[in-house]
Amino acid sequence: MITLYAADTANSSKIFIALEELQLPYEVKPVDILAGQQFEPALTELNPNSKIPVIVDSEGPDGRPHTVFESGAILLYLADKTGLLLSKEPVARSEAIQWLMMQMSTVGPMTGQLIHFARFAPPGNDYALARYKSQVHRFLDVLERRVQRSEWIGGPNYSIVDIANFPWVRPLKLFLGDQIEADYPHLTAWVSRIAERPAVARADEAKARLATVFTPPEKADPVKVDRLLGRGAYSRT
Ligand SMILES: N[C@@H](CCC(=O)N[C@@H](CS)C(=O)NCC(=O)O)C(=O)O
Repeated sequence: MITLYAADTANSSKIFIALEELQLPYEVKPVDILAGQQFEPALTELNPNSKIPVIVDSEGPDGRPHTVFESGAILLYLADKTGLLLSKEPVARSEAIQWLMMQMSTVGPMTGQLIHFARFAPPGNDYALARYKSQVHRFLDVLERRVQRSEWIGGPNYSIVDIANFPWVRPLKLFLGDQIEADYPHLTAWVSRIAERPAVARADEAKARLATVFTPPEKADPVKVDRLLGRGAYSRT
């Protein structure tokens, strides 16, 4: 049995989708990040970086429970555990892992910063917003060219690489406007192909069920929000 520590976030989505695609039995432990539960010892013992998602596999590679944090590492772990969603052929595997690393190092962090400055920056932070918008368009150009040439981002088959990118690319319309569908037609078709998968619908439902137990943003303690965002008393300059 796999225990998934998660919230209603894009990085959590990756793991819901992978577990549903792989049809692995799992239970979910919601982590209310607006209430600061990621900083509690129970979670920090599993992930010293105090972030979700985290999984604990009760039957790890040596038969004992095994903990994995960082969504890219979790996806690789699940692919290796099952032998699915990642090629075992060394060249194809290396190619897929390159694109997985690009998601982890660029697609997630640049989009995360765009969302942060769009939602949380006080007025007047146009430089930061413009920078992260440009960075997001930069990787969208790269992904658009990739899916023009290859049906899937990691290579010829649907893989953990598509699962890693999808929850970040799907909502970008909200931040960049409907025009991106016309600007990135191949990527838009790729989003639709993935959104139609039954496992993705099941993952969305499982994640939506979680949302009901979390602190709504308007009720969040401002001090806990400052800690989450590293600002106010938690700012380090
Ligand atoms: N690189 C990490 C990022 C994890 C991450 O940023 N998780 C967010 C939610 S998507 C989180 O736990 N935020 C709480 C915090 O930063 O305090 C991964 O891919 O797992």
